[in-house]
Amino acid sequence: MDLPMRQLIASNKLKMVVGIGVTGFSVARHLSQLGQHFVMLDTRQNPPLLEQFKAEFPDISISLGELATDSFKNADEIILSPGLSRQIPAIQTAIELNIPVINDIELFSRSAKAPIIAITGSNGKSTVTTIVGEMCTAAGRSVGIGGNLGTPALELLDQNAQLYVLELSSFQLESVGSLCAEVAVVLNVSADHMDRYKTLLDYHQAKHRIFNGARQVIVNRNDRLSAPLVGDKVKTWSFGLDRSDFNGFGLVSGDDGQSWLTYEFEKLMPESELGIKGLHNTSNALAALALGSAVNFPLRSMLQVLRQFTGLPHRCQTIRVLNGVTYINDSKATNLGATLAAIKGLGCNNIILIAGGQGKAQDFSALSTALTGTVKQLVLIGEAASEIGNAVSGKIDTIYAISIECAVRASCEIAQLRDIVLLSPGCSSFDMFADFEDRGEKFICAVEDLR
Ligand code: UMA
Ligand code: ADP
Repeated sequence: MDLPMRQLIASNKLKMVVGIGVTGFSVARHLSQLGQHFVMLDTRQNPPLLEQFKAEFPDISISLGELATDSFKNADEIILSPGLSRQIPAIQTAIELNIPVINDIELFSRSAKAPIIAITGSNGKSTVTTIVGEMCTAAGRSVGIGGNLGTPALELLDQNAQLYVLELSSFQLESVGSLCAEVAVVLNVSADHMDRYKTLLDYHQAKHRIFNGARQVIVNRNDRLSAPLVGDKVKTWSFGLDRSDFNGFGLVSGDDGQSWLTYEFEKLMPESELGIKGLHNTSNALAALALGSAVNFPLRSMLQVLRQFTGLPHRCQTIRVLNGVTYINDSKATNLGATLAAIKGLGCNNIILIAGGQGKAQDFSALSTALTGTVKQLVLIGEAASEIGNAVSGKIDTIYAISIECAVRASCEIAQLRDIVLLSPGCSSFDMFADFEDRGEKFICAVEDLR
């Protein structure tokens, strides 16, 4: 068969895929399906999925170990996994040589035919993504839901999908050129991943790439850092825990003494009917309503989803009430913003907080003020334990535990009637656990073992 010259050249282009993780797999499958030529690299000598990769792609050449600065000199395009920063020297050299450095999300947006609902933020992404996914199903549309949560984006591609709902991390957004989402939101911005970004501004800029080419945007009225700079042609919706205005979702106190979710000037539903609890989750519910409205989901079915959805595991999940003490698993709180939201959401002054793990270069200096009046006892675990302990020294009663099991038993001994034992670590889990789910499961087991 004769191929036009342009196509012949395109087929000879060398794509270099970096990272043999979940994302690397999805990229390899996608490129194979398109019949494109690629090679794989990984900075580790023995990445965990290596044997699995070789079994699925026996003909693909693989290069392992530290990247030399000229590793990419023959590449026409680099597809970088989210776990690796663009700041690593080999990638910086490639960028200087004008070699495009993209990622799976950019490939996804090039292939996706259905509109994309794109969700990022420091906290609440998985909750909002899941709610919007359920709203989509309730509205009778076939939907692909994933990204940073669950299934990698490229594996969602489906000719029959009418919509995609993507949770996107700042790591994934770093290498996205133009996502062209139908609607995009940065739910909130608070310091996270400060071991990867030099400043909060760098992190913020990565998140805001979600708005590139978006047709509609959603702004959190209570968080100025969520607002993008977009032109007049881009329709803007808003949400917040205050009175709503045009195109806005909000919260008001009714004459009946109840708090109501609102759209513009209309009351929609009492806040007490929400299946998810805590003010931060009310904010998440309002964000989901704004996203759903932007793609014309019927209001009635969206409200029904909000009544039924009771939250994801490991996010402020009540595990047990034992001897009048409530045990709550919030293992997914992997940064301080999430922990403080969980504490505020509980709205009480008798919390025994189990925290700590990998600190990700967060600044813990303001923690003692934030915990005063709410946390009666701090139980610290993990690598950042002494750093956190020093930050609250003399202000909050603190003990240290060598394992989650010890932390739970110590909390149980200290706890009195009506106290709350909250695991909300404010740190990542990789120093002691496989991931946040493993940490949460081990907490649950320890709580269930209490007598
Ligand atoms: N790695 C290397 N060398 C390499 C490639 C990776 O050392 O050459 C390391 C990374 O530093 C990281 C690990 O391997 O420690 C995994 O990195 P990866 O990019 O291969 O990750 P994947 O397995 O593809 O998973 C990624 C997301 N992980 C990260 O961004 C670190 C997953 O989010 C996501 O579910 C998946 O893609 C599918 O989209 C996880 C996560 O922790 C849940 N995300 C962070 C968060 O939520 O805070 C951003
Ligand atoms: P993400 O996917 O962004 O990590 P999740 O929905 O999984 O978000 O929630 C993670 C943690 O963040 C929860 O355990 C909760 O403590 C906290 N959280 C959830 N929503 C918010 C919000 N809107 N603002 C602040 N913290 C939140």
